[in-house]
Amino acid sequence: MLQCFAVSLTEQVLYDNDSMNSYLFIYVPKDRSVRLRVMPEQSNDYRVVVFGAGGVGKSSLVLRFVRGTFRESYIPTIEDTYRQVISCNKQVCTLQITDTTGSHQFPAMQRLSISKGHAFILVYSITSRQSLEELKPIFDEIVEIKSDMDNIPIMLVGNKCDEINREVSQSESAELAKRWNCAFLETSAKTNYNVKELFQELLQLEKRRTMSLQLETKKTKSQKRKEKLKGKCIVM
Ligand SMILES: Nc1nc2c(ncn2[C@@H]2O[C@H](COP(=O)(O)OP(=O)(O)O)[C@@H](O)[C@H]2O)c(=O)[nH]1
Ligand SMILES: [Mg+2]
Repeated sequence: MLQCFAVSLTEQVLYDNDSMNSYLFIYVPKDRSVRLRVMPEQSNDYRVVVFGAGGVGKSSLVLRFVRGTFRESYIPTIEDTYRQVISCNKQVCTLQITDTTGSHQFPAMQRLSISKGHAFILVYSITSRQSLEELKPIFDEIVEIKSDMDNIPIMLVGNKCDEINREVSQSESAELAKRWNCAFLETSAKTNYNVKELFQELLQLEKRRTMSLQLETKKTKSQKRKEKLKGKCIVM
């Protein structure tokens, strides 16, 4: 399906064909308005967008999940998309995870990411009340753009729970998650606490399809026959 977005831009935006999935590569000069065209979508892609203030650990969570790595140094992100094969309605599909910049320099990019996203991870750091506050306008924007909020999986994530200088209590965030009608988890990308669980739970919140991180595709007839034979064989 070919979709059109009319977005009024006050900043310079670069869209890269490799980012969210297939936007046209567009450079927009300041104080001009532009019509962004989006290429046809792959129907079996499942797009998850990770939002949150700079430094809360968005990239660390994504890299921990996708690559199993963690780095102590902070390298600001513009926008990266990672792909992972998962199971969706017992078929193979691609989980696309978009790790966003976290700054508010690119509001048009943020709106487009929300329009294209199927599910959202909203990350704050438990060591920063400010980072939780910064999620509120993002959540409001998701509500504004998505008409079917009941069907949109959202996880509120308190990262850096390995840290001792906590500013946000678990109960406060759980209360907020209740108000937002979304799920809540505390994680640590550093110690790998609740990272896989975060993605697993997010996929389980998806009501429109049956999603799983494990590939459980339909077995072919010959696979079934082989398995049946295996059970009957006796090693002499
Ligand atoms: N203690 C601790 N530090 C973390 C954790 N996750 C990320 N960091 C650190 O926080 C900084 C920012 O992380 P990064 O993933 O780049 O944040 P982003 O701007 O949200 O993508 C880096 O120095 C990371 O090493 C965590 O779970 N615990
Ligand atoms: Mg980052």
